[in-house]
Amino acid sequence: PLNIDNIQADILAGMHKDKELFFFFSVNDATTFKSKLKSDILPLITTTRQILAVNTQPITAAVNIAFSSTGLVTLGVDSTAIGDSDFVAGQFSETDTIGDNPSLWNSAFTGTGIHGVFLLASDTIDNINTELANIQSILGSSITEIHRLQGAARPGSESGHEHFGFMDGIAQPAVNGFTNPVLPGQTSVNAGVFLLGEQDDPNQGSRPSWAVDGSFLVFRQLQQLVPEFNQFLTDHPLDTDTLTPEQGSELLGARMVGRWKSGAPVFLSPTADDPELGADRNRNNDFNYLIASDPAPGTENHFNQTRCPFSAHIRKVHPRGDLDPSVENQHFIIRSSIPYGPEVTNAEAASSTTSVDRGLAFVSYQSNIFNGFVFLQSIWINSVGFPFGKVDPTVGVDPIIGSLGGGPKNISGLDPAVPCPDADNCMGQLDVSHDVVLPRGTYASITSGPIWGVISY
Ligand code: N7H
Repeated sequence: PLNIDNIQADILAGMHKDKELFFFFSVNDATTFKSKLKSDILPLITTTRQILAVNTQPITAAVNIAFSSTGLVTLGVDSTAIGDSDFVAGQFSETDTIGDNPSLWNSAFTGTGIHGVFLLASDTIDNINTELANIQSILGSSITEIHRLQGAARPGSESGHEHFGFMDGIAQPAVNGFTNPVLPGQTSVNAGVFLLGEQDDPNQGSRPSWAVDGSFLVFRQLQQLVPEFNQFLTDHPLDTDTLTPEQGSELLGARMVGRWKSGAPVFLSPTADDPELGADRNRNNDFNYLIASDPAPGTENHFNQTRCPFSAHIRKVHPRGDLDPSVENQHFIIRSSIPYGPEVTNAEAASSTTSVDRGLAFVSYQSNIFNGFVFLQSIWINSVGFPFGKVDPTVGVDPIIGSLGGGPKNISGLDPAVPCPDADNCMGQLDVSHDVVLPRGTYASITSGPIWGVISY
């Protein structure tokens, strides 16, 4: 069994609070920092066991911590020994591979000065600020703030939905030895896909002992252009013969994501939202693109995207049954993201133009940065041919987060009335002409087990 006293809370369980602060810092005085880390910060670090039961959760705020490669070097730790080339090379090493333009990044992320990040989660921002003040008073001038991003669940009935309006946090892989019960449609993988040193970690035997049961955290500040996204949907309603323009726009949005706003998968409910299905954890994840019950039960769905476009976001990032499971299962990530920024203002909605920054504070955990985040973003999301081997060889990039460096994105299969009967007929059905999600920064860190002190003494 996994030692859940030695695994930080956010990795497997998630902190699941309405507010979460990401506090990025640099270390000025390694000696003081290490000594305070051991004596006063370590007891604050929230473990998986603590977060799982309400009565053991911290009263003020849950606290997790992660360090960058330059942070480890600053603390006198050999970061190469950890055995992840993307981690050691830093966040710029894969920007070309993932189609990013770092000149658009928030300047906080464009240096090499971020040594670590605190993740503080609670029900209220006041509690978070109290805990942050406590941490800052413990660490004093041994750290300097580089950047902070306050995440918050959206208000009222939008709680749990990201800023485009779609329910998030539905699909996660099940972790053998941890997830119980495993829900219908959930794939079980070994813990080493996420945790260093556990079974199926590609470098299982060679991680330094302090890093065992840690995970690589990929953080991305992703700005979402919500009024522009909504305008795009309004401008391209689908199926205008039978649907109202509003319904046609809603259908387009659902097919771009692969789920309706309630979370109901378009594969199971292709023509209209089904909020009951969206909310039912025993059904909302229970599907596989291989088998279509329609048009003919048991028919392979490799050649048919009337129910779900090949390019839909959730199909690009989790091609259930489109690939051999032995390949698919190597590329699971655990997501622990939270929205940031306020609701769309009336003025923004009226002008269809973003003027206030909002988006997703994206967090993924994986035991190998390339196999996880980098692979998903570059080989699946941004490859116009993926999923490979379909009747349509040019599916297009992911309409939500795919990027071709800001250039036009021809995405086929979004219109169910043009189900792509042959390859010649597929291209250029819809030009999602500008990105609706803009990366504003990225950071890779390692979260160790909470017994972090052992690395420095
Ligand atoms: Fe995605 N969205 O609102 O459109 N994502 N995502 N994501 N995402 C998912 O199933 C979204 C991003 C994954 O197992 C849902 O929990 C937005 C990145 C994965 O079926 C919705 C952004 C990466 C899954 C969104 C964004 C991923 C997933 C459905 C950026 C990886 C699980 C809810 C602003 C590189 C798929 C759910 C599965 C689901 C949205 C980013 C990956 C609604 C807005 C960068 C693996």
